[in-house]
Amino acid sequence: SVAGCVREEGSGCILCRKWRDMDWCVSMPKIELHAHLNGSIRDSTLLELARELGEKGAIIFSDVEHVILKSDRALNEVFKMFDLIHVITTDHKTVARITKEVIEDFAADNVVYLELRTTPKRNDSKAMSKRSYVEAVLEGIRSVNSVEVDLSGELKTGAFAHSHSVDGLCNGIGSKKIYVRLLLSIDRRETAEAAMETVELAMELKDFGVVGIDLCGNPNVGQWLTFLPALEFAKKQGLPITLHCGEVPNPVEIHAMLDFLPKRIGHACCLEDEDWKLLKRLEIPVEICLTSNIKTETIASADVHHFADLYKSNHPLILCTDDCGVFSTSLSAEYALASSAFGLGKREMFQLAQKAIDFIFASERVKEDLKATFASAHTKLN
Ligand code: 6MZ
Repeated sequence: SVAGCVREEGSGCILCRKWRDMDWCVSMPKIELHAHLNGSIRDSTLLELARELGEKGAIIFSDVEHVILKSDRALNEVFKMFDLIHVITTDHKTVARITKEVIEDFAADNVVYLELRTTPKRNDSKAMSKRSYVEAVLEGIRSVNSVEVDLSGELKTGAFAHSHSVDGLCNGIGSKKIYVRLLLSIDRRETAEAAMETVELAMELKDFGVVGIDLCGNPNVGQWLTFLPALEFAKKQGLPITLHCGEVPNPVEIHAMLDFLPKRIGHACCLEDEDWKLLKRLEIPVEICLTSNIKTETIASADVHHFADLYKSNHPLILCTDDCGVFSTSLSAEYALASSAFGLGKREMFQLAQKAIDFIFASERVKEDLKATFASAHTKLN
C-alpha cells in the first residue's frame, strides 16, 4: 500500500491501484518515437546548469528558476521555454551530458527503443556547427554506461546498473539494453538552406545512428514551402520523414503535409473531417502526445482527444512523450493516462506498445530483435 492508502469497498484502495497500474506500465517494454532532446532534460540538470550560468553572470538565476519549475504552459509559452533551454545548453559538453542523461532516463523507464530527435544547431560563439552539435549528441550516446546501448548496430557495452526496480525485465536475459536512433529536426524558424544542410548531414550520418528527418518548431512560424525542397530531397534519398502536423489549425498546410506522404506525423490535433478521412485512407501512423496536447491546451482534455477515435478505427498510432522534461511526464505515465482515460486494459496497452515496432525507422534486424524482446516480456508479464 502507499502513503495515504484509502480503503474502498470491493475494489481495494484507489491510490494503491493507481500505483500498481503505473508500476505495471513501467515494467512493460516500450518504444518511444517522438521525444525532443532539449525537451526531455531533467529539471535538476536544467537548474544546475542555470545556476552555473547565473554565477558567471550570463543569466539571472532567480528570473529563470520559476520558469523551469513551471509545468503548465500554453503552446506559445513552450517555445519561449525552449529558447531559454537553448541558452542553458549551448556548448558541446552540455549537449553530450543531457543526451546521456535523457537516454538513461528512458532506459530506466524500460524504453527498449528510443528514436530521439534534435535540431542540429550552429553557434559560432561556441565554435559549434550543425555537424559538431550532432557529434556531441553521438558522444553523449556513446558515454552511457548504465545500460547497454545499440547505436546503429554498433554495440556499446557498459557496466550494467541493476539499481532500477524494473531491471532485467524487458529482454529476458537479466540485463537492460536500449536501441537509440536519431532523427535530425528542421526547426520551422530555419531557412531553406539550413533545412537542406540538416538533410545533407543526416545523409552523411546514416551509418552512425541517424535514421530520419523531422519537421518541428513553433507551428505559428514559417511556411511549409520553405522546407519542401529539403524534405523532397530527403525523400528522394530514401530518408524517412515525420512531420509535426496540425498542432494548430492550418487547413492548407495540413492538406499539403498529408499529400507529401510522410512516413509518420506527430500530434494531428486540428484536422478537419476531410483530413481525417485522408489520413485514415493513407494509413499514416500518428505519434500521439497526450500530456503535451493537454498541457499546451491544444486539446481541451483527455476524453475529447482524437486518440479515442483513431484507436477505435484501428488507425496506426504510437503513444509518445514529446517533451518529458518540459511537461513532467514519462512514457509509462502516458500509457497510464491512456489506460485511465480510454479504459485500456493491460492486454491492450501491451499490444499498443508492441505495435509501435512496425513504425520505427530503424532496420528490419532491429524490428526482429524488438519482436523477440516483446515476446519474452509477454511471457513474464502475463
Ligand atoms: C513543435 C516542438 C514541440 O531540437 O532543441 N519542439 N515543436 N511542437 C512541440 N510541441 C510542444 N516540442 C518541442 O528540442 C527542442 C525543440 O523541439 C521542438 C522545438 O523546435 C524545440 O525548439 P531540440 O533538441
